Amino acid sequence: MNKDILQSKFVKEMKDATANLYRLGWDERNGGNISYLLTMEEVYPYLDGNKKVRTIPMNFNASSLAGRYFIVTGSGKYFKNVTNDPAVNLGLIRITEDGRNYDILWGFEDGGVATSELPTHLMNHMKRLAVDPNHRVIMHCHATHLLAMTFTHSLDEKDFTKTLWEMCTECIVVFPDGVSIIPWMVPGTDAIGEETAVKMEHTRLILWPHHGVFGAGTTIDETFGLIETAEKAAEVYTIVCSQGGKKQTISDKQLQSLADAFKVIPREGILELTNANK
Ligand code: 2HA
Ligand code: ZN
Repeated sequence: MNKDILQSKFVKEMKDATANLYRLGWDERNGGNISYLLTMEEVYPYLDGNKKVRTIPMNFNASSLAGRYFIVTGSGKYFKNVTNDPAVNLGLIRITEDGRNYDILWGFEDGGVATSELPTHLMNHMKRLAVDPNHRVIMHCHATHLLAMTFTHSLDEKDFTKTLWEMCTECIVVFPDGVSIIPWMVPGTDAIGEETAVKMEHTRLILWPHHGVFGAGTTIDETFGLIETAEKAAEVYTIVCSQGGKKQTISDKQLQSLADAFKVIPREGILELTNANK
């Protein structure tokens, strides 16, 4: 007898994350998507052997993820509905051996399929796993203040990162690699996935201008926390601007001393440390 998948840690984590993202206003309507890499040991107790519900073709090659399991949000599904109906709004999928399809093993019970951003998610998983064997989560949302900042702030990655680092003392510690930014592109395409994945090699936070943000991490909590921290900094920036702008800030020297104290290495080329202020 299988255990009830609705009681699994991973379904509960997906319910909590989607509910929180909705509550914070970052995933209106069908906005946002999450994919969470699971091990065979995690999913096995909840599945009926090798039974698959449906097989869905993909138009790109994910063969380096063949046999891997993910729980993912559904295409066109609303985060606000996940808690009450996880079996319709979430799906447990496994990438087929040829990397060209995925099997649905549980969920998407109304005939649904995985998020429209699956190419970006899988390409990002491939890239993060190549640099971090503990990587597990890709999360996309329309974080309000970060999105707004892509209209009012320079889209130079280094300038953007520096502004966020300055807005809360914790930021440089939470995302020392800063944020990366791709050009505006049509979502849901392989092309935007490829562009995002290039950036994912060096940064775990990628902005899609005038759209939203992608985060990567080793757990749901950590990935959520990463996006939450950057979004908080963007909110503070918004308030600072509305109050008339900065009169003082955290200096580059102070940012470097934070990095030293917390033993992180800030992305190169952002802090200007002349011999005088080193
Ligand atoms: O799933 O957010 O980027 C809806 C989106 C697409
Ligand atoms: Zn989106």
